[in-house]
Amino acid sequence: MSIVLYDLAGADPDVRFSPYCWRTRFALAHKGLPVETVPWRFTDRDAIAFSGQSKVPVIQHEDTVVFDSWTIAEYLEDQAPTPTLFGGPTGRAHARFVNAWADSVLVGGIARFIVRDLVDIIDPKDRDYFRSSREARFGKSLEAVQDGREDRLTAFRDLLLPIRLVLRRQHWLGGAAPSYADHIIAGTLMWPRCASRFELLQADDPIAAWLDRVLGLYGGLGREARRA
Ligand SMILES: N[C@@H](CCC(=O)N[C@@H](CS)C(=O)NCC(=O)O)C(=O)O
Repeated sequence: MSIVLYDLAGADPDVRFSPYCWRTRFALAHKGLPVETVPWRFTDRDAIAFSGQSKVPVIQHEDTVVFDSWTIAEYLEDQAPTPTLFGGPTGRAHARFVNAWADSVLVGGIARFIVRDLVDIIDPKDRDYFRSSREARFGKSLEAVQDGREDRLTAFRDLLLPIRLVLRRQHWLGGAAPSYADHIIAGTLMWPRCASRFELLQADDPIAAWLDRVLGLYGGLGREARRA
């Protein structure tokens, strides 16, 4: 199973910082599937036009093209059932909740801490598009979005309490072994880790210890990832 992944890159092609592409990277590694990653920039729309949409991750596997990290996870699970990402239909349904929570709460929360930092690490050719599209989304300048972030840290950390409560009882979000739920949350946290120097987690946070465990999985895939 030879797979090509279009993976969001910064000005430095080795800086890969998409929260969604990281979910896919971890899922592929979990399955032990080799992948060739293609660095992709926001304005490289033509390069993924074959997928019929304009966002990454996109994977190409033989004649099949799949986009959207959740759809890709389901595709991988169906194509290569073991080792499992979801642990069956009930686990898949629960992981869907984790995915929705991460997309709606976590991604939006993190963006407010690092969106201005991203301008400095993305490819210069992407900067105008990135700034104008994100400023339109937030309805203010990226500087204004990020402003006062230190004062908002405690509220953000409080938001992560459900993760802490789960990890108090088990080693992984997946239970006794890592599952796609771990990849969703850890993949999302790879975004600030790779793209910004701003520390969202306190060193003694159990989530930091868990993230460190995830970073060590798959031969240290996450730990060795280039940071901007
Ligand atoms: N729901 C999608 C979201 C994918 C997404 O938003 N990707 C971003 C990169 S992190 C993107 O390609 N954005 C392109 C753009 O903003 O033009 C998934 O889970 O894969």
